[in-house]
Amino acid sequence: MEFLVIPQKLRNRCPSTDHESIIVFRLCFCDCDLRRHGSTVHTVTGPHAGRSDDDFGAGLFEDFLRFEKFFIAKLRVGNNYQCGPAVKLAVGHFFFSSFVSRLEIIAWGLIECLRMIQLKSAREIEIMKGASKIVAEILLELREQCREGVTTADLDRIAEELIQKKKARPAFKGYRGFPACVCISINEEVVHGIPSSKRIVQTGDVVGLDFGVIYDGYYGDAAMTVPIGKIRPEVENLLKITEQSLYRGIEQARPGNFISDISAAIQRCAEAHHFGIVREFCGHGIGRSLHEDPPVLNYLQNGKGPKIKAGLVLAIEPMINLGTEKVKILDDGWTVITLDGRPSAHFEHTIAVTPDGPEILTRV
Ligand SMILES: [Co+2]
Repeated sequence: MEFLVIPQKLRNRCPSTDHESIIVFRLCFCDCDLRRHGSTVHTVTGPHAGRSDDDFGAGLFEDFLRFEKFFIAKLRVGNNYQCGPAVKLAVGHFFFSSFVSRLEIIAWGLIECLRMIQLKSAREIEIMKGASKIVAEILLELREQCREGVTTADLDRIAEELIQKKKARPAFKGYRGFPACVCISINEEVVHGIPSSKRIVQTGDVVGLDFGVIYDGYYGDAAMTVPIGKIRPEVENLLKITEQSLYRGIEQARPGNFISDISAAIQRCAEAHHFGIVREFCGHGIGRSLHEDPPVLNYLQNGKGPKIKAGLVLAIEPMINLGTEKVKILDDGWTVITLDGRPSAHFEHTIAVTPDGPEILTRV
């Protein structure tokens, strides 16, 4: 088995990246067809933990194959990095023969390639509409079913049946080892809650449903937070404002604007109500991979970010807390909860930027 390990120090040298974990690419070779089946060995921590840099699907490598020459890296895990025979990387046109210093350049180039924003053609957007429609339809059905007494495992099972019926595949199940089709996060759970037959939905809860599918090679991704019966007015307001902030962000997704315009609009909306904006997770490009460039933060950081162009497809997803913006991850390794235990809300749409502005794909 071959691995390409991108070491920590490399990331510090790469101007456009801010990874904080070690990424392992496991490569397999089949007739010049290079695919990645790897996973990350460390979870990303810090301000970009939501980046999920480790889920570049086979699609990206297929794109690579459009270039005439690809690279081959034959490497072992551990400290003895060894570079395979001859290597030519499509971007940068480096030519390598072997050994450690070269590996770093390869890895660097690889990161650059993977982080390119991939604008979609009209044909690709049509396919993504199909994927997104399936997501939207299933989410609506889940919202219907999401009522007192149902377990989160029940909801997941319903989703799985519907996915099969629609001839799609779940996007989250198996993703970095996530065990279910839907992330279900209740009350103080922000995102990535794992469905369980022990978790029963109750009146007064707010239930976050985050769901995605792969259809015809492309991803669709959306989320909503559903109130169960009567909820506290302040929580009702949290839901309303979080959804509103999503739409404020979407409005900014038009050619000529910058990604930071989306971030700023979301932030303005949420902070006008003194809510806490979760920093650790963010929206993202989407296409043949679930998480593509660019990241779409829900708050302003530094710089304007990339300019928005027609063909950009984004999943925009504010995660807003009633209280503190601070969160932590439970021992299950997935569930993110607010540090103060107060409720959180999450709304997400997959949108395509057209010459005339944003088009929401995950809306039926
Ligand atoms: Co998403």
